[in-house]
Amino acid sequence: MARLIVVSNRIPAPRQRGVRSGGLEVGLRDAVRQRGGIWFGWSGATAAETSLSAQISDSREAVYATIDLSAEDYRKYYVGFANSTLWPLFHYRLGLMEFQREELAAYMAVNEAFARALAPLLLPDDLIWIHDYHLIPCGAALRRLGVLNRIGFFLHVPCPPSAVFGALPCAATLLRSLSAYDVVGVQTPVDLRGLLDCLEHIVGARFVGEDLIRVDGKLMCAIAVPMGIDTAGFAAQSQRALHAQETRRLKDSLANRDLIIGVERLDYSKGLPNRFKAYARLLKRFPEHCGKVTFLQVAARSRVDVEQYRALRRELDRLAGRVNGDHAEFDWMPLRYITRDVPRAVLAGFYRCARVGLVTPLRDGMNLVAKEYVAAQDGENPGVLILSHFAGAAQRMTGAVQVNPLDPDEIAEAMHLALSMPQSERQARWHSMMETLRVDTAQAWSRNFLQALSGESQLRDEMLLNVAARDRIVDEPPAVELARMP
Ligand code: GDG
Repeated sequence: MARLIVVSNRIPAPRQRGVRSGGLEVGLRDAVRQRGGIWFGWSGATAAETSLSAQISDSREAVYATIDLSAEDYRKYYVGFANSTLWPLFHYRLGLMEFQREELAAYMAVNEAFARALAPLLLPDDLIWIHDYHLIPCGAALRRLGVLNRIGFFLHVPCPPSAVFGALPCAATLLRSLSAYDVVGVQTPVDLRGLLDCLEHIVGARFVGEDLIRVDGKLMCAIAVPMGIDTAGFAAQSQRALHAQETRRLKDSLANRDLIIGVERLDYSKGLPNRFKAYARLLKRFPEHCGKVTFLQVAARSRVDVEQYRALRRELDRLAGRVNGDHAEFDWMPLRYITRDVPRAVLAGFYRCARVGLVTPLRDGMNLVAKEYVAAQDGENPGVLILSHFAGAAQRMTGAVQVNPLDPDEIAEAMHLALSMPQSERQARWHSMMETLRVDTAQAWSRNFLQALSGESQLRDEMLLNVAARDRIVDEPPAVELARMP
């Protein structure tokens, strides 16, 4: 079996491996372990210069290869182009998008540095799987270094259509660089439509088969594969966590009140201000819940170097103070708001105690919290998931109470419905979602993507051969327009 080389901006930090492991780590770590290979990425550290070669560390889980970034590259590539330009763009937030040519140049240069440090570690039949918006041009950089391996790319965030993506000044450059990949994966059919629309209308790509696209004379395959969690593993973890000290402390502190829980990185895509406003509406419009419910929001600080994230923190601090100031009693605090990271095992127990899981992003590629919340429930007496229409997860989790996250009143009504929902309806909704979650696991996600990438999908192989034979595709490196950039 070919080795698997995973490339992602960040690799799990040694002390966090297995402790804060989300779906990405679960799906990929299992795949790397089964096939053997390397997980390559930024160490998370800054140094005087961006590394020219990787540092290798071997653990029981996998071989990790990392590079450091210079402080300037960190600022321009990571804080700048990746998180101040691409993140808002991919989340349809053009008003928040900033663009600076020197940050784009740093982004391209760091992608080149990733490729240069990775190339010497590769064997000829390795499968290379590159992840997310930080590393879109990394495949093209590898091709320029003569790498002929099969290379796949997965976009974890949403993919907007050309009318939005086209606002990016270098949209065509980035889209063209995708032609270096054999397979490009996105989370949902809606994202796939967005991607195909961008390729067709911004770079004039042509479709030569159901999911085969020709970009600049090169063929690539685009597929939608939903990211998932280790459903059975997380269900078992949450059951074990019921007896953990933290879960017992939480339950005692609730004094039989119903718990509503929200968990996410503190990010403006997650719709937190509207959620706090919605909770205030619930308490105002449905006062029967006052004193009978507690909302626990875990919002782990994230990207604190980006100003928009600091502004969001200030806004949430203010709103949280307001909700409690307006509604608290001397013996009841309606909202508990934590901006520290909570260990995964503890979260598993908290989800299980919660009568309502509140997941209301304004836009989200998939959203694994929605899946974790459902997997953590007791099937006999499950809680209710309230889920934004605009999370990728909503497309298949139809048992959730779905809401428009822009309307705090609609979220408040959904909370009221969830808190009053009879057990039989909760069970029916939970069963329908668990059926999906048992299929859409993290393991199935990596297996399905790697099947497409390794050409194990016979149908796709035949199509590729036919089209290649007909068109006599010349395998030349993609034209990346970096030279024309400042
Ligand atoms: C991106 C896309 C896509 C959160 N707070 C804590 C904590 N978490 C864990 C959750 C979950 C993970 O982080 C978050 O995953 P999401 O999918 O919800 O969101 P993003 O981080 O934005 O991920 C997203 C995903 O990539 C995968 O493709 O679904 O759309 O934006 O596992 O539990 N974990 C711990 N403490 C916390 O405080 N331990």
